[in-house]
Amino acid sequence: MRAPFSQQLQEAARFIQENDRFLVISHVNPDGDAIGSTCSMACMLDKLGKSFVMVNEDRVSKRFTVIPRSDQIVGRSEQGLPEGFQAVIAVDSADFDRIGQTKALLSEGTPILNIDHHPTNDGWGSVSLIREDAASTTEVLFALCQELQIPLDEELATCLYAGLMTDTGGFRFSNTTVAVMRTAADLMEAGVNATRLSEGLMGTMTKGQVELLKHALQTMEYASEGRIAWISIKEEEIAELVEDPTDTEGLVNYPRSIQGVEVGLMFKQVDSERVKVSLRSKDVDVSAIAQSFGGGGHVKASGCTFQGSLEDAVSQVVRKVQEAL
Ligand SMILES: [Mn+2]
Repeated sequence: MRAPFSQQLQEAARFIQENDRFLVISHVNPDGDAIGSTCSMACMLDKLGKSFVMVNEDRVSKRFTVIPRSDQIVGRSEQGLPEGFQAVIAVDSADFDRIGQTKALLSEGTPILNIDHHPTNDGWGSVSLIREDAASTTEVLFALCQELQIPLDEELATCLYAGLMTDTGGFRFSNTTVAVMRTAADLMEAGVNATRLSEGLMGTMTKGQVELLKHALQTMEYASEGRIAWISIKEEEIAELVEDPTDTEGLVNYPRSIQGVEVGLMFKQVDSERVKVSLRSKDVDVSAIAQSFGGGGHVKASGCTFQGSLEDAVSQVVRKVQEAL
């Protein structure tokens, strides 16, 4: 059981007020909400006069350059990793493993504030601020800004908006609530250039991404009279076509978007023993399916890593989805 959100907000605010020299981290293969949340947190800490450093295991994709401060996120493999930080703020990371190798930076007893919106978040860390019905982690951070009485400016609002927009699929998914639209309006009022952000984050593809999409669509397969559809790609094919491994983001929406399809899947073969599976549904609870394979996520958008061959991943995961239909 989580504490009431208002109580979690007070505890999170106290955590930030009582600490300094923060390490701000998020999950591997960061998406728009992970980057947006990391950079929002940086803006917030700056306004509170706190020092911080942002680190991610993976290099930040060029796709995110429209998010202010995203160029200041230090990659794990780069020089200049922080020393002597006092406390950690982890954003958009449902479990400890999601932060990847950055966990090597943490020592026993480092206080951690865990800010997230994934229902499968187990409340890891010393203090958590989790709202499962928030559309994005930045929506949670918007509430934290109000709690800490941090005024919005264009930079902070842009970072918050980036997470809100990308995690709602451009304000299209079912998590696009009235509250989300009100928050988006507040953020626009604070100076967000919404057109520029949606063009940069959602309306642009590299040529490599288009080639990857052409290839992925040719692998489309169906089951259960077209109620399940999936695409399968191999990591080496991805590496040939795109610079950035996170450029596969959004591909899974193609099988999901087909008329009559209830669950869309993407199988990404990492090596002969591991297959990353993305699950997107219109109604079915795919987080339960992902969890049965050791993964997690949201009811309609989840993921897991399957241990085994691509063929086994397809047959076992599709069978589980069929059982859930
Ligand atoms: Mn998120």
